[in-house]
Amino acid sequence: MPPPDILVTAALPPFLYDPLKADYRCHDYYVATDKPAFLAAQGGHIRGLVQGGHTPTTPALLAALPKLEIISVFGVGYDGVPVDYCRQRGIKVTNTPDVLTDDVADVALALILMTGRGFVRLDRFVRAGGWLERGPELTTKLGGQKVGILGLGRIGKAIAQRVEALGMAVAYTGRTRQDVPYRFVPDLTALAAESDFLVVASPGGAATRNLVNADVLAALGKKGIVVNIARGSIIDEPALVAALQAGTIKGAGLDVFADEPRVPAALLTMDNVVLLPHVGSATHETRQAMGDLCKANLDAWFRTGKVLTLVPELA
Ligand code: 8YV
Repeated sequence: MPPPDILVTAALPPFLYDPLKADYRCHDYYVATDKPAFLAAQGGHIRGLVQGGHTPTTPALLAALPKLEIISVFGVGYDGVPVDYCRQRGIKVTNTPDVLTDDVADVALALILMTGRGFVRLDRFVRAGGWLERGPELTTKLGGQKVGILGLGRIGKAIAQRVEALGMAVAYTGRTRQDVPYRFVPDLTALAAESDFLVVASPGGAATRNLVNADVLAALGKKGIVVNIARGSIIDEPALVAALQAGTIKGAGLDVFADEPRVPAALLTMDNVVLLPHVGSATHETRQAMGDLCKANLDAWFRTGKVLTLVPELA
């Protein structure tokens, strides 16, 4: 039997791509210049697809892959995948949960520390020689402040544990109340109104698009900082920029953006904003574990007809 044909729709790191190429016939769709011609030639025998967490995969692309059996996502988020369409076609969709939870939660914690205690601004202050002229600014103690988490999944819970260790108070909102020692606030605007930090940790996709809108930001108000480690699409980005420009909110710590790697120009010059280049899972250990799991799902499917981490909507 020849190895299964796999369509690769995003650039993959060598520690994933090299083992993939050893076991599968990989087709680099993402670099093809004439994509329709590429699909006409290869689409008919593709049985698997590998993509990044937020790589868009359209139903039109999938329609050109009639023999597709599985999409293995290199990432926990699969907001780029049309899951309902996949259900109808019987296409399995897998992701890489758990292995990146701690790293992503660490980034949320770091953004809380960097924005709340002004650490990035203070680093700039030292480098610019400001300390030679005056003492550093005073900031606000984190212990005792309130953290509102939008989306208390695996990553949201790991964030809650970390901020609890700082003595911060946790409340959350999401689709359902959970059996957890944190207060559930059903309404996002009400959660924002009572929070000093509003941390976005929910999945991306149509259901959460622009959930953090101008009203939510107004409720968060001058005391509040937005932290986003999830997806840029969950925050209405122009509304966020406007709220920061107008001083409606205190600041923002952002690891994700609506149109990555492009970041709204206005944010680049704001002193009360910390910007990271989507590094939630960006450690050697975690990316390796994500790569291993991404391939393990393909291997399990083609060897046993079962997958390891099917997305919950298809379970
Ligand atoms: C990665 C992510 O940057 O897991 C996710 O959903 O957004 C990140 O961990 C991405 O998936 C790499 O493709």
